[in-house]
Amino acid sequence: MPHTPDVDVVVVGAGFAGLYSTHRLRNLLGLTVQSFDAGSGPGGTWYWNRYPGARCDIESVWYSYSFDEDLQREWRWSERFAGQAEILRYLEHVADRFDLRRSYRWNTRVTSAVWNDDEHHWTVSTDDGATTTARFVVSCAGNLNVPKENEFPGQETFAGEVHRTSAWPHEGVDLTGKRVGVIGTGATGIQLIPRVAEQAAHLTVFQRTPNFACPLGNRAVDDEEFEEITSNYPELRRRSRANFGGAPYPDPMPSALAVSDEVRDAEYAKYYDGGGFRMLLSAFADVILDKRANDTASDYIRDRIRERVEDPRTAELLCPTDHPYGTKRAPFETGYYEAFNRDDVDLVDVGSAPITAITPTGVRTAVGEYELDVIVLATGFDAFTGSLLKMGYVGRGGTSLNEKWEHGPSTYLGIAVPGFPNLFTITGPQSPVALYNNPLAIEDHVEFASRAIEHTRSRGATVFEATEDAAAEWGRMTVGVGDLTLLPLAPSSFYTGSNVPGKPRVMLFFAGGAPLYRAMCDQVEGTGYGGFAVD
Ligand code: N01
Repeated sequence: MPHTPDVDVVVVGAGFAGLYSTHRLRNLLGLTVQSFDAGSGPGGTWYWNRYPGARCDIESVWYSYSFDEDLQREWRWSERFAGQAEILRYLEHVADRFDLRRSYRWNTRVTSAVWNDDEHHWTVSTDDGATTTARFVVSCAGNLNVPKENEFPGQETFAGEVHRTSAWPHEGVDLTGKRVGVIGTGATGIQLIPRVAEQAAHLTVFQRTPNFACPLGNRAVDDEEFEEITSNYPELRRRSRANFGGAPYPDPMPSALAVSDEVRDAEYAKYYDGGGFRMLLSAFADVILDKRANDTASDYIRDRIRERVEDPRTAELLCPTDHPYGTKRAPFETGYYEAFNRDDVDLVDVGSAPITAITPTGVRTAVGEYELDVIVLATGFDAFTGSLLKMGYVGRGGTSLNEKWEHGPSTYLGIAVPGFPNLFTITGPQSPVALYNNPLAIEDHVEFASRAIEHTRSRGATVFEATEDAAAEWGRMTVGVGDLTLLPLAPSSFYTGSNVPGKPRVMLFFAGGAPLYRAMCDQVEGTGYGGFAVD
């Protein structure tokens, strides 16, 4: 007699994906669900990343759930781009509104999940010593939560405080009167640096590679604007789903090379000054496809950096030359470049003279020593694959996910892994997540997973599994689409794993955009789940 699992589904995580999965599977499908999160409450990435300046760079009204009309009408976003605290309050509200907290075991980390080939269920172990068996596991563990391993020898000898942006103390850090060093100038560092500069006695920014940061354009949202959007929400969400990046941004003109210099510069000025992702997604379609077109955008942004930074030497250090615009994740800023005009902020180039150690008194580079009271690590993540590999998944025949993905991820549609039946990786590697407004990307995946679970159960089957052939084809598709773009040209980027020493270098997300991806998923579902075995 086969063993009946403890629950139908285990959900891992309480961010946007985990909360929606728990709601949909438990409240709408009526399944038994046990959810886990390592935090003490909901929020996921917005629970952990509490560093000064943490803010979403997709407009709040788009970076939110669309699955419930009443929810999207009742939550009043206060700013064009919501800060971390407001997004966290929103997710706490969602957890309460749909009564989700009772499905969670908080402060509980999943340590392993092992597939039972005989019983067709997963045995999920947690760090409280318990195990839970489940027919399905929905992994909502996020893509940017396993920090890069510390590469700086001597960190433990530092006499002051070291803080990682993704594990920022909940009570905050008082930087008043302190000499602070920030290592890292990605999207996180670029948000953090101007806020730290306002507080600290002195700030030293250790920059290995400059980035093409463009203005965020944040401001308060007044009632009239909010009313206009919310009364039009269904149509705007429809337009979001038809857009490459999942927000109702204007479609780009086809080519930066097909217009006059005046038209091109006017277009860039409109989107640069207007703020946000339109600069990347709405100006010209070939910016990310054609190096000559990209040069026009890269040159434009470099010129704007030079206008904003008073010291010409510092300005040149802040101008990226190693990668084309958009081939690393585009960051957005508020006062970032102006921070370097302050007398109490220094920029140190650790690209030409790398950090060699953290010492008891500060940071040592190949050419100098910097005395500090606080060091902030904004050095990024083992993105996309890190959280899944850390979770200890073991699939068919005792093969671990780490063995399976030794040379890079193998998935079908970024949501399922051959040899790991009944596991859904919400916005997993090889899905379009990196350039797709995350709440909508998550809704697509959670709905795909829940329909697949319904389909499996309705047939009296106990296994839903991607085939090796389908995954191999999808892997070729992900790499092939990536190769059509300029994305592989960035020497160090979490898009390709090249930011983590020793990690296989391979395109880690599907760069074909949300509408194409969704059409392919619809086709798979519409043709009875081709590429999946349902037994
Ligand atoms: O991480 P990153 P991040 N010595 O990998 C540097 C999301 N996010 O946390 O470029 C010296 O981009 C590294 O240098 P280099 C968003 O998806 C979202 O900033 O590798 N420096 C780089 O400058 C984002 O893209 C929001 O040469 C070292 C930095 O550290 C993602 O999180 C806001 C180093 C790491 O940059 C990750 O961004 C913020 C070393 N040994 C973040 N190692 C939203 O608004 C690394 N660096 C939603």
